[in-house]
Amino acid sequence: MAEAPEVSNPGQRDVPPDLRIVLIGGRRLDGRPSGKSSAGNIILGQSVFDTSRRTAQSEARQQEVLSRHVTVVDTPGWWWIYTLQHTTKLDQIEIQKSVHLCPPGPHAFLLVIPNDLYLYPYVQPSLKQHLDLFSAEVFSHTIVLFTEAAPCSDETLKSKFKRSPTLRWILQQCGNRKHVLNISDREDRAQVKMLFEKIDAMVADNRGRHYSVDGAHGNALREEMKVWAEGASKRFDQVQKQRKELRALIEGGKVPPEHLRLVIIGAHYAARSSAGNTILGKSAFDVNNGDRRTTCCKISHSLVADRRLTVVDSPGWFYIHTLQETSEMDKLEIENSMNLCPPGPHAVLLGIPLATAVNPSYLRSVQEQMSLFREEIWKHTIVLFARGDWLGVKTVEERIESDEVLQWMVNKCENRYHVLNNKDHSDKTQVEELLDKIEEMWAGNENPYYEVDPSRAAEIEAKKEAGDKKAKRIKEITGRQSRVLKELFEGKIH
Ligand SMILES: Nc1nc2c(ncn2[C@@H]2O[C@H](COP(=O)(O)OP(=O)(O)OP(=O)(O)O)[C@@H](O)[C@H]2O)c(=O)[nH]1
Ligand SMILES: [Mg+2]
Repeated sequence: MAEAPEVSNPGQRDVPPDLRIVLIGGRRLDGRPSGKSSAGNIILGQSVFDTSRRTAQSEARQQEVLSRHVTVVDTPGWWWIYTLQHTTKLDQIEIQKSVHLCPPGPHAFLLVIPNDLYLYPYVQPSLKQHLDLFSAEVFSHTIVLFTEAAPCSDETLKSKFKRSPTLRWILQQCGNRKHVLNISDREDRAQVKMLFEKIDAMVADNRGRHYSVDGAHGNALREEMKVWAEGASKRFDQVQKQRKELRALIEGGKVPPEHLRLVIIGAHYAARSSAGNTILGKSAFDVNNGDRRTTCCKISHSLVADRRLTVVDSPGWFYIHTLQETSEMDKLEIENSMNLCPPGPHAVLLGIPLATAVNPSYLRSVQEQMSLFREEIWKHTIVLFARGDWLGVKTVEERIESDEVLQWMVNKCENRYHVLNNKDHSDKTQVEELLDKIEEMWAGNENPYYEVDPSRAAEIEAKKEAGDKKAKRIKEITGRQSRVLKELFEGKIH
């Protein structure tokens, strides 16, 4: 329901006495922040938003700024280049919640775009879908806020607009309203004053109206989050109880093996190699920073927290591919991963992303790839959530409760899951706790490890060898062909 225009300050310009702002925007895949929280701190003139970790929930902060009572709401960012279906439900709800944190509704949305970000064409549908989380009037209340760490000239900005049709589209949607904010200069209050003037002008254009919020919708969001929070706390308690019982078995004399064998599997880009490195405490596996996808299994060893560890890294499957769509070579490698640590792994770590939504196709893919092994594999499997830094103030249990696919996987593993932050090399307890969980799983299992079938291992080895020979032969033939062609072009053959 639209609210009536607010009363203006008598004797002053026709501006609302309060100013309510919501910061929105995307995230880059490389994890660099887009500057929403920093922009909030600059606007409010205080470090009120935590910039040391990812903003995982919408938060409102208030200050007196330039003689006005200003509320700024910071929100979690979505992935600039991914469509809405890749944004977790937890993030979607938090983004929607933002407008309810500054009643009766924000005067302005600031769409934060880092100055050095190139906006690819697929940002356009992504932005459109994410702004559809709000009502249709959102664009008429939005100003594009370019954040910069160092002042950039008008010319640079102009050439940026020229080069990017996506940016031109965004500006067009926002009535060409834009502002540049230097987020490294808190002393520069003139830039904030100018921003307020632009917001006031937009509010005047909107005939004094702010973005209207639907209270019933706000209540429904709060209710949904309450259900998740209750489920999360219940699951957390269950896990603690379960772990205590298993620990008691170990303390009662069931001595865990001093050498643990682990295999990491999962979809492509699920942070398997990084997790392997974190667990081993060294750079054993190549991390994919754009060009280093794991294509063959690799094995490495280390001594960690008084345990000898063997870890196998494996190639990932494409995240929504069925078994039929997965290449024979990848399938053989994935299946073979278990054979590389005979007689079999004590633990299989199934890498699952925390930072993107997992849909039913993702689940079907996991189920199909896991069917390369015997059903018993699930008894030895722990769901390994990487990118723990993504969680921010949220708990992994909240993430699980907000996602039915994750619930299925975690339940299938009898509530065994663990979170790793592979960017934090200082936190040794995260690996120690994982090893504890592996020992507890071992203690509760009838079979100490997932036993591999040596005859199947020999069969795979033979197939791989035959494949390698064939590949070598093809390489020789194509090598010879290109040599002949080269010589022909160089006129050496007549
Ligand atoms: N922020 C953050 N990034 C991570 C984390 N773990 C891995 N990454 C990044 O995620 C990307 C992929 O990581 P990898 O470990 O190579 O993933 P992978 O599953 O082995 O990838 P493929 O072998 O290509 O399938 C890299 O850019 C890592 O730096 C984490 O805990 N936090
Ligand atoms: Mg890898």
